[in-house]
Amino acid sequence: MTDLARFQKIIENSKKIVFFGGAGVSTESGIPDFRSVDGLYHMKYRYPPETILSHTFFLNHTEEFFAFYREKMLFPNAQPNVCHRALAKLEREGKLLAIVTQNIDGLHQKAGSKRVFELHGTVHKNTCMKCGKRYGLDFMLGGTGVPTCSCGGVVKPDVVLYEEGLDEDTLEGAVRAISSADTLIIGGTSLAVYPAAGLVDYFRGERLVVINLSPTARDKYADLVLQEKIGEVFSLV
Ligand code: CNA
Repeated sequence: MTDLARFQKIIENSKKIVFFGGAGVSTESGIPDFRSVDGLYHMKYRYPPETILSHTFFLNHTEEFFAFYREKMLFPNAQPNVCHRALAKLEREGKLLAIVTQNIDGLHQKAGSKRVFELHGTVHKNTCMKCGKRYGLDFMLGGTGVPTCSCGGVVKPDVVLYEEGLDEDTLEGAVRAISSADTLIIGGTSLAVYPAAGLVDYFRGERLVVINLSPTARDKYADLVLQEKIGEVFSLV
């Protein structure tokens, strides 16, 4: 049996799938992951993305943070790809419990998925740091410079920056989903960012699948490792 046939068999035999994903899920929608980002961005920005997207940098270089954020993190025209759509379909069929994602692009919801735990928040919500007023993505896209609320406060994206903690409820929901899954599919993530990557340790189910173009630290524990484009794998679902 080929690995792709084994993947299909696993999906067929699973009743409680959880998908744990990262930036590689959205590269086929035209959103670059950090690996490609790094080389590219070094040319224009003085710091790597992990530095610019940190809480300290946000506080100390707010204008530069927003220049980078608007140019490199917002992809309002990106559309869900085969992987996003297949996961939404599995949820509708009652086979998928939840998606736990490190992505902030909202493409799973755009594809129709309902139960999505966004560990690192979302670009679709923004909040005034002073009065708490909420703003959508359009507000961020519309302006330049530091986005400012009608009250004068800085409007910060609801995105978890490096050095910031993860939302408790989101974490709890993600842990509960992963620990009750019969199959965990890890896809499109380098599993290099903690604490998010550590959540896969809560998996107690029967089948672990890793789908990633490059090797990950979990490959050796997996029942099936597919080093292929995730969209191509999910086109079989
Ligand atoms: P990462 O560290 O950039 O790793 C992505 C992984 O995906 C790499 O190992 C690639 O080999 C793999 N990959 C890329 N394309 C494909 C593909 N088509 N099929 C299969 N595998 C592929 O990204 P992580 O998510 O692991 O890192 C965590 C950071 C990146 C999170 O905090 C994210 O918020 C952040 N990020 C998010 C987005 C987004 O929301 N779309 C984009 C860029 C970065």
